[in-house]
Amino acid sequence: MNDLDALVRAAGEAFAAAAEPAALENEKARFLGKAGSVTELLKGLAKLAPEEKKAQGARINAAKEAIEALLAARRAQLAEAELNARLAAESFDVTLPGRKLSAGGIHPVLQTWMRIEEIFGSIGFDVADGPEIESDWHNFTALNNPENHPARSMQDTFYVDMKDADGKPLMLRTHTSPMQVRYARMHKPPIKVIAPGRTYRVDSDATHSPMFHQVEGLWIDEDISFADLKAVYTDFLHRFFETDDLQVRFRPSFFPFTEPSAEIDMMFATGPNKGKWLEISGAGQVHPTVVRNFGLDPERYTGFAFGSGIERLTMLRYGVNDLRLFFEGDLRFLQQFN
Ligand code: 2NL
Repeated sequence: MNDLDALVRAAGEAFAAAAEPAALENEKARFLGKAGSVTELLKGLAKLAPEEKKAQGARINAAKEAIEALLAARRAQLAEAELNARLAAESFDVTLPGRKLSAGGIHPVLQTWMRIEEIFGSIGFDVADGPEIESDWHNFTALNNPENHPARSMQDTFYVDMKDADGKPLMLRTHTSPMQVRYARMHKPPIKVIAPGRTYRVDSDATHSPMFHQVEGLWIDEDISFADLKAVYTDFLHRFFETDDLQVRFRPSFFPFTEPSAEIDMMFATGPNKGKWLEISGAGQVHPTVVRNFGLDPERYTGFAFGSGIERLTMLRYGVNDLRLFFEGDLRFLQQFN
């Protein structure tokens, strides 16, 4: 009887001393396992007389149940301690401000690019695409640039250390015209296309970036004239700047790829640029030599082309005064456009 009480107490102390579940299971085996103390006591019952066996058996079973209860209690205690330790270790402060999921936005230059595609798309212009690394023929020769034209110089053009099929060095396109040359040679008239994209020139200051964006337009058919250029480009400006309250003028100029050629100027009736003529684009009737390089007969096909700077259009639309802001990636600037 006393022995059994001592055994239960010893089990309780051993279980309490077990600091972790694995140790506790080892202690359990010492008391309740196949060779454990309680099991040994139960085996000993066989030697007793029937009367005594019954009484002693009941006492041993009571001790066994007490030990099992102690074991269950200690198991629960250790499990709870483990859970509390995990909760403490993995806790976080629910009062901290959340991390922002910031959404990206479309760069203002690309927004302009998309507006241009939408406006010209709405009057039937297709959009050309083409390589940024170009051949001398597509970038210069097809566009009637003389062999010794200054644009072809190392000072103005980025050359690539690779030669084309004619043995001439490849270059980063200096305008988006070569995309239109490629498009015109692959399609039958009417050729009605715009070519927006990146262009590259050796130039870098407050108003020039070595990479900039241009959009050119080209419309060639049997009876397309300078009058169509005036109508199409004036309508484009009205829609792009969302006002009819602006004036447009065509000032004589020169480009090797157009004849006659013009600078297109515009003047707002309101706003910070009110009353100032602003250069917005170059344009002209496509030169007969260029039409021939499209694979077309210039006696039959005529048309116009224009080339405008996308950064320039963006600056005028939003009132941005420094070109470099477009290329610095400063979110304080960029977020204003979203
Ligand atoms: C400028 C001048 C211009 C063109 C670009 C062009 C393209 C083909 C044929 C003929 Cl495929 N012309 N493009 C024509 C006139 C002017 O841009 O200084 N733009 C900012």
